[in-house]
Amino acid sequence: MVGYAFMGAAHSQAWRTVNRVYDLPVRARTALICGRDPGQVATAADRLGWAGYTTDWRDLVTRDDIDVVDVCTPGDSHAEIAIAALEAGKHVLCEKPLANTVDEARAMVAAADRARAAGIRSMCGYNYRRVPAVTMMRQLVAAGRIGTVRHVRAVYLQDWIVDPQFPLVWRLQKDRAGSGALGDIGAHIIDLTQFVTGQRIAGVSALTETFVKERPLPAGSSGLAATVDGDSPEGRATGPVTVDDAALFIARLDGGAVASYEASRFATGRKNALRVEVNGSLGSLAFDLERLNELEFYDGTAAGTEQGFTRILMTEPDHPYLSAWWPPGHLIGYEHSFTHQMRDFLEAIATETDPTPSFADALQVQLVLDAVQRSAGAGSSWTDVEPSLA
Ligand code: SOE
Repeated sequence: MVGYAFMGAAHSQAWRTVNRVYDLPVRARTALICGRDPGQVATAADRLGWAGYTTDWRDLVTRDDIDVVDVCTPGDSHAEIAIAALEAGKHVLCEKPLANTVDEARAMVAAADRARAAGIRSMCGYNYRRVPAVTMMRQLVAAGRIGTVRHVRAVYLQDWIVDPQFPLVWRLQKDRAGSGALGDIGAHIIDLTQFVTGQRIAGVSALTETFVKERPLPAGSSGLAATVDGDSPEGRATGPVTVDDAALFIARLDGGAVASYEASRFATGRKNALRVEVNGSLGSLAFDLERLNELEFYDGTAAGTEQGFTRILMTEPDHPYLSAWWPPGHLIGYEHSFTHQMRDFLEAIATETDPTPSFADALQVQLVLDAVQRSAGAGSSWTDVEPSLA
C-alpha cells in the first residue's frame, strides 16, 4: 500500500479483516506500506498491521513477493504509481478519483488494458457502491421495481472546512487534488448514481464556487485533520485556495433521466450527508449515508391504501454482503464498505475476472468532472460529456 493517512487506514483495516469475514480462494497478507516520512511510516506500519515499511514506492513495484499494489495517495501520484505497478505485473486498486486529469486517467486505462491481457486486474475505489443498501438499490432498479427512471437527485454535503482559518491542506490544492468538493465528494455521487441507475451522464450545466480564497498554511496535517501555527490568525502565512468549495450541476442521463447534483464542504451541520433519491415510473428509492443501514422504497404498485415509503433495515443474510457478518438484525458501518471492496477485488483476482468499477468506468467519471469544470468556466453553458471509448 502507498499512503497511510485516512484512506490508508481505512484500506488497512479492510485488508486485515477481509479474510476473517469472507471465505475466499486467496488470502491477503499486508506486506509492505510506503510513505515519505520514515518515522511516520514506521509508526503507521505498526499501528495499521503491515509487516514492513519503505519510503520509496518503487520497492512495492520491484519486489517479487508483492502481488497487489493499493494506491491511497493524493491524486497527483495515482497515475505514475498505478501505471508502474501494472507494468510490473501487479494487480492495482487505486483510490478515487482515478486521477487529477482526463489525460492521466486515459493513460491509466491504457496501462490497465495492456495489463489485462496478461491477467492483471485493476479497480478504482468507489467504496460506496459496496454499502449493502446502495448495491440493493441497483438490484431493485435493474429488476424493474421502480420502472423507468425519470429523476435522480444527489447531494454530498460536508462542513469540515467552513472555518476560514482551517488550513490549506492538500485537498484544497488543485495541483495535488485536481479539484475540490467536485472531485473529492462529487465524484462519489456521480459514480454512485450511474451505478444505481445503469445510466451515464451525457451532458451537464454547472457552477462552482470558492467561498474562502486564501487560507493559512498548515503546520501539520494528516487525513482530514490539520493544525496551524500560533493562537491567532495575525501573522500566519497564507496561500491561495485553488479548488472549488462547492459544485452544483444539472444533468441529462443517457437513458432519459434528468438529474441534479450538489457537492459542498460548506453545508454547515452536514457532516457526511451523501443522499441519493431515484424516482421511477413505478416507484422510488432513497439512500442516506448517515443512515447507511436503511433503504427507503416506495412501491407505487402496492394497493393504494398501503402506499408510502417503506424503510428496509439492511441487516438480513439475503441482503448484499451481509450473510458473512453478524446475526440478523445487527448493524454495520462506514468501514465495511472497504472490506466489501477488498472482498470483490480478491475474488476477481482469484477467479480471473475483471472487477468493477474498472479504470475505464473511473475514466468516465473523470470525463463528467471535466465537463462540469468546463461548463462552470463557461458561465454554466450546456456541456456534453466527452465519450470515453470505454
Ligand atoms: C473527505 O471529504 C472524504 O474523506 C473523501 O475524501 C472521501 O472520499 C469520502 O468518502 C468522505 O469524505
